[in-house]
Amino acid sequence: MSEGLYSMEAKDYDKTLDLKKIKPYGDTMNDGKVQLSFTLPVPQGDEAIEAAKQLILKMGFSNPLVVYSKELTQGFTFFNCYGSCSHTVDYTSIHVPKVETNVMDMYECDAYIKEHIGRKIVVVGASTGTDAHTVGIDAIMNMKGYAGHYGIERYEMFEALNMGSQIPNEEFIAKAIEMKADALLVSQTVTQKDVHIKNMVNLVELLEAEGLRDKVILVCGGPRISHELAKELGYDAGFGMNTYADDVASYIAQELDARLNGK
Ligand code: B12
Repeated sequence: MSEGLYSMEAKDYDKTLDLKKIKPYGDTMNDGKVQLSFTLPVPQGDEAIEAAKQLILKMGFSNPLVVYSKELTQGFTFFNCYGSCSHTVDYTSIHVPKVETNVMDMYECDAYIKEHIGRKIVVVGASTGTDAHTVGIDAIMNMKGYAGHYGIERYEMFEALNMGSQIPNEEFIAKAIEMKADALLVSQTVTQKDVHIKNMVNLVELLEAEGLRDKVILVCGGPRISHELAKELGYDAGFGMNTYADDVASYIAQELDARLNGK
């Protein structure tokens, strides 16, 4: 098949699609069909199905249909249902702030650093504060990588230290000073009671107190981190779910190049 066909979008062949008013697609454009699943704390039966339908109507869907129901345990019934959504969203007005860099693979990135920086880039990473989750920072840094993408430790032109989890901000900064880090990678997974916000802001304050904030590229990441939030909290960049080392390494290489070489 030609690349042209793959690059086609629904708007190219369906003239009833209005990007200013998009709704869910089931099997015809604008049918609004949504699949829902939930559990109600009532026994299975006709009354339970009727309760599920009434709830779907109250959620703002029309044509409620319960296609499957099963009592999971005594007094709790699970439902699979369909409904038609009447609401629309203006897709053309959506703007999601994100890190805008040319994403390179490991080999391209190493070549870029050799040519533009001329030395290894030093990176220190950790899951900081009380956060015990390591899988996210490991995915970005570990030699073996994640989902087929090698981690930063594998790059020839990075010197990378992954400090692990539950690293106090003070210890993190001390290591950054010791290693003369160019970039700091902060991972935050737990967001209960906004603990990530407090911890991330505390790191920025400590870096400012040390006169280091402008000397490092400060990057954060985690499943509930966005670039927008990162900027708000005083970070240079933020990365969310489905980030790979390629995204982060490419950003750091190009950002450091811009800072050192005034690009
Ligand atoms: C595994 C796990 C654990 C393990 C962690 C083991 C380990 N060594 O990491 C254990 C069992 C220890 C654990 C403990 C807890 N957990 Co837990 N855990 C999970 C779980 C199941 C998976 C997380 C994971 O590994 N994801 C896979 C990685 C690859 O994805 P990721 O972290 O999103 O990382 C990617 C991106 O976010 C990004 N990224 C991440 N970090 C960074 C950093 C940088 C610099 C960059 C650029 C990018 C980046 O890149 C990564 C790759 O794409 C999640 C639920 C879930 N399914 O997500 C709950 C979850 C995260 N845990 C949760 C909780 C509440 C806890 C506990 C508080 C439970 C408790 N009451 O004790 C404790 C935490 C204790 C503490 N002090 O932190 C909640 C968090 C809720 C919240 N919003 O705060 C979750 C969502 C479960 C839930 N639904 O309740 N947990």
